[in-house]
Amino acid sequence: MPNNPLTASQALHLEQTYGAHNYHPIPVVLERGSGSVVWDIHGQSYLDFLSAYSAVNQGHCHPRLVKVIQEQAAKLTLTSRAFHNDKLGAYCEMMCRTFGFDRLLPMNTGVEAAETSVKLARRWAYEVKGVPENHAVVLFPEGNFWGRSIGAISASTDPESYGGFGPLLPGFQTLPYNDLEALEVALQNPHVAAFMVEPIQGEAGVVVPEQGYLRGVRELCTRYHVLMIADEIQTGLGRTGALLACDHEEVRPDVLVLAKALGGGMLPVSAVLGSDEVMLRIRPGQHGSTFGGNPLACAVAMEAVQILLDEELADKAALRGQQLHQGLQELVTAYPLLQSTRGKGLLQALIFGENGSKTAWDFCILLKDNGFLAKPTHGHIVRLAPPLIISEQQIQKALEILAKSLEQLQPR
Ligand code: IF1
Repeated sequence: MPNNPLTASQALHLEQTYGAHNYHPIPVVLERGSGSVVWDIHGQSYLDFLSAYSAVNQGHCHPRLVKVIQEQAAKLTLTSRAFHNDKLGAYCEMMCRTFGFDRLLPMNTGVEAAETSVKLARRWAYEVKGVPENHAVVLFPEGNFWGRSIGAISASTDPESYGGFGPLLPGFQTLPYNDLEALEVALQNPHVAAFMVEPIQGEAGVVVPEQGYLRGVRELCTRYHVLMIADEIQTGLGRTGALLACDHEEVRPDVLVLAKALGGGMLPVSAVLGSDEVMLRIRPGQHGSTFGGNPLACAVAMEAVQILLDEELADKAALRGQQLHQGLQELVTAYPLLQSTRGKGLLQALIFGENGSKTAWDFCILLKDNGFLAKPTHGHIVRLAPPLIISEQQIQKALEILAKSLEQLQPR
């Protein structure tokens, strides 16, 4: 490691020279974070309105999480599942009691947990529903995003995700999101094992379905004996103003997939939760992961969830989300550049006109210059998702920066 700190340009140069170019980041080099604020290498502060894509719901470097990870890291970090450890059982119990399921299968990243839920659904289809072997179909809405693996991109309808990575996996079928008729048509196929759905589609651009959609999905999956898999990797853990986004419609999925903020922004932790009927379909030696269920991840995840509960972060997200949404609506009214705003809780977005990709990027550059970090998704949509611990004053400041940046972009 260099003994003198890097300059921003040196850091960027090294990344450009020695790193793969699989991202196009906003040009800022971050060095420190606390709560809703991050600082760059020059000491400039920014309101973080991306939260690492909803993985930092508890805020950057939450003191309770720093304490837990330091203590556990000095004690025992990884045993593999070849042996038991003293944290996994307690973690599974806490999660099952908190979210109302029988069992938990621990993984690391979101895509691993989502893949695990597909494997469980296929195994359930063959052993419980009686679907002929190798004929199970899993349904996904158009616009779905559950990661970058071959499995995940095989379900994708976005050429940026799947293009040039074929051949893709069979047994996946897509249908329009927020369309219960289309779902019921697809469910006529007796080989359908499951329907995996995000309660709000994050990567697709914070697409919020009509009120009642999730309840309709629940009822159809029950009627046609199909597993409802809720991908709450981005919407879960308080983000939309409820512990789970499914809670807004009092819907309980058959399988719940969690990740991102489950690790408190400290390290990758993901989980699949379900009933005994589903979760016991995988027997010893049939699935796993080197780091899945490691004591460090379990200790951090228990504290990450406990913080959400103790600090009532779902309720705070609902309150601050109303404040943010109200302010965003006023901006849409004031600035013709903006087409609309949408979202729930602290998962919101500003939508520029369809051909507004360059504008959205330029807007995010101006935001950065004004001390605010966000990034466009799908070109013309700017996702706004601060840590759930953000204060009323910080939301007010954020709205002032958004207005100032819009004024700089195109004066009224
Ligand atoms: C990237 C997106 C967000 C997710 C949902 C599963 C996963 C994700 C609903 C997989 C991950 C991340 C991946 C990251 C950027 C980010 C993202 F724009 F790509 F889609 F948040 F919207 N289900 N989303 O959102 O979890 O394996 O990454 O832990 O790949 O660029 P993971």
